[in-house]
Amino acid sequence: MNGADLLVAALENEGVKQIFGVPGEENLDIVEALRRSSIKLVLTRHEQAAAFMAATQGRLTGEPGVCLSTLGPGALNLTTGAAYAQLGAMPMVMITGQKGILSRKQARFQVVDVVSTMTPLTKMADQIVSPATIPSIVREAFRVAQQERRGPVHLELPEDIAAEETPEIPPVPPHPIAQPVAHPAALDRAAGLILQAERPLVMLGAAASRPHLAEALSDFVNRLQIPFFNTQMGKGAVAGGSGLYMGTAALTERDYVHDAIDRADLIISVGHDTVEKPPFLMGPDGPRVLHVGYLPATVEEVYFPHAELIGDVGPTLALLADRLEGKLPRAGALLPLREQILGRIGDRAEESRYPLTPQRIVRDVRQVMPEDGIVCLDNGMYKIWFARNYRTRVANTVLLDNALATMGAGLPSAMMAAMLCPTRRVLAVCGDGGFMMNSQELETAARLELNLVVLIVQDNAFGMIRWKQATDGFPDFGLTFGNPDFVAYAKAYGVKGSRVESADGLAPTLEAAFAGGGVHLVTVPIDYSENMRVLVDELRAHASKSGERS
Ligand SMILES: Cc1ncc(C[n+]2csc(CCOP(=O)(O)OP(=O)(O)O)c2C)c(N)n1
Ligand SMILES: [Mg+2]
Repeated sequence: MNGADLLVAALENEGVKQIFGVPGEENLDIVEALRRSSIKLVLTRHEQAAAFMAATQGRLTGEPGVCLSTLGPGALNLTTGAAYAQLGAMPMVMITGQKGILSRKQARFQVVDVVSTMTPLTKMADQIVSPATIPSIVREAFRVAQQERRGPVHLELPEDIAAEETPEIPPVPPHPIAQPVAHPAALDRAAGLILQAERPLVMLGAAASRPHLAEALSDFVNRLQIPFFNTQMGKGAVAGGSGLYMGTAALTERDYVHDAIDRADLIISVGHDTVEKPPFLMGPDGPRVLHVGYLPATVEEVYFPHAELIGDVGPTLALLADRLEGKLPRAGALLPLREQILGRIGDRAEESRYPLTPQRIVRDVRQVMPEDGIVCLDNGMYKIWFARNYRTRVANTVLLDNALATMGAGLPSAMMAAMLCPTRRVLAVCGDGGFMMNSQELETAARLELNLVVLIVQDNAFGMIRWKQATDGFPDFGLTFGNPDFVAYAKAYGVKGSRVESADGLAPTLEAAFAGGGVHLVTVPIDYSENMRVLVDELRAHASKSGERS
């Protein structure tokens, strides 16, 4: 038995079923140990995709996903994924190789200080210096990754430690993580605040999307009948159909949902994580904010709650509801605004313009996706439209990244969702910019025989930045590009490809792609003139009208 065998035994002990990555020669002992283990090695075509997939596994299951790379260049390719998991609070374990540390037979070839590089991007980064420490260090890594606030950890296994003969050492048994609930005195104080509120509103933030929380959050909202909105990453946290959904804060201010936010006198902010682009701005005159979370709120210029309720969110909210159920006659004070907010957002969803409007694309995707279908977004302008307009009824059915907001994660995150949920429809939505950042993973998706549809919204530009450039008054410059023929590109990977050629063509093309099974690429041209018309002109006019009224 050697160090690599001990590492793999420790991973099996954690229940790891698969590892994503690209091995290098420094990992060969690990690869050999994996070959003889119950763990599957899933090769990706870039380490970044491996990290995005592992992080998404952690996000969707609560159990850390694991990825593997070699030293230097491979490890550096994991860094964007590390930051994605760190900002997005996704549990993940990254294992990288290194040259031997007991002798330097290749001098400094390929050696960079990976542990130092990973330190600011992770919750823990450590080099393994002897086989004897492997069982405990692996257990600690998984504990740290999984414990709130969740995130990535990094272990470096140098090749000589991996190869070192060692007696068998039993793994450390995992123990369940016991999360405390809020103190009764804090619960009483919070209940007092809510009882006093004239116009309360619940906000569901990123941590509300933890996989085990859906039921507890739905119970809380339904028991108290307080209307709610969500941040982008809190989307879908409450199972829908409650009639209490007021919208998603895809923009920071001035959107229709802010009509309700601005009128609220108390916001019960559940699981908000300030890594997200602010869903609203706190100021001296705004509503009071009660922060409910696993951890205290970080104080920011734009977020400084007046009161806190810290502890395991589900049981804490149940205790809060016990104190308040049936005692809130003003719970629904803001509900009359709901119809107008949602009505305005649905505007132009039926337009038959070609190229398609973003609203139409969102509507047609919603039509084709069953309630439990999962939409995974890359980063681009369409993300704002999906966050704003796409209605969810099941938790974690829109996976988007409003934390690192990196391009390139859409396809790998959808691949992971498809692996975890093989019977559900999974759709990746990518811009033509973001798709091309990890498009090589089409080969991985085809090799894994996933059922997955990838929708590319095509504007031949880095559309979001081009829009920002225009709204800031700069001339149109430097943000357009050419594209490959995406249908031919798909074919080259042995996957199917279709082009949407009319406004009415999107829904049937997607439907046929899902019905056909396998990996299918669909490309649709998008008309981004709506960005300026709605998100700037219309909302500005609305804000000045609201200003006049108040
Ligand atoms: C890795 C990375 N590089 C750059 C950016 C900055 N950025 C945000 S959106 C965007 C444009 C995205 O273009 P595309 O994927 O085509 O989507 P579109 O906005 O055109 O729909 C860019 C460059 C980023 N978020 N991530
Ligand atoms: Mg684009």
